[in-house]
Amino acid sequence: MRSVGAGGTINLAKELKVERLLIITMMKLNFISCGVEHKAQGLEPIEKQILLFWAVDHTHHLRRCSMKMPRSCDVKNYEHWYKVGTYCVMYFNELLNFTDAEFHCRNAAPGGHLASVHSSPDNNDLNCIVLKYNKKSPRIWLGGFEFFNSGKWVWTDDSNWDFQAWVPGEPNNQHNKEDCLEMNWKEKGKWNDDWCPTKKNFLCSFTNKKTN
Ligand SMILES: [Ca+2]
Ligand SMILES: [Ca+2]
Repeated sequence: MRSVGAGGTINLAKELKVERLLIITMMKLNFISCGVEHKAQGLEPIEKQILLFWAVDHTHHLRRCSMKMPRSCDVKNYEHWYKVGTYCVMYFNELLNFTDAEFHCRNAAPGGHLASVHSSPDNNDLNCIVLKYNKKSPRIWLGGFEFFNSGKWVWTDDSNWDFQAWVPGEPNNQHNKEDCLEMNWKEKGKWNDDWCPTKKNFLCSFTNKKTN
């Protein structure tokens, strides 16, 4: 610790306050685990400031995730699933290609399919579920696919294609072989078309008829 005068003490206090605020903010938002808090200690004050602003600026949707997970599904035997819009949804931590993931969902629940998305709040809820279960590897299959190179996208559960949240520049049909919909490539909560044989974790959903 360096020696400081009155002004320096104030600055140091300010620094410590910033550091503390940063750590508290990030921990509250589940952004860092307890073990890495001393990481911030080696930073210059300006770096702490930048990190703090960055944290405040970038954690809006994470805050919503950690504080507002979707409610439990209210269908018997599926209470461990989540209620998102009119669907019950579950995350599956199993690496499968798009087709196998879809059939896994069909077997997981009556009326089950890979998840479809119909609004921005629902899209956010689905992402919250993914981040809760696998923040480190959040790329997942959703149930969208391009219908026979038509440029038109459909859902495996046959619901309407009435919402989309592509990463800018997607779907780009790279190498003319990307036909299946993934979430969380490049941007959290955003969509990308990817090669269907790629193995990913996935979200399943079925229509929660009680809310219809
Ligand atoms: Ca395509
Ligand atoms: Ca793509």
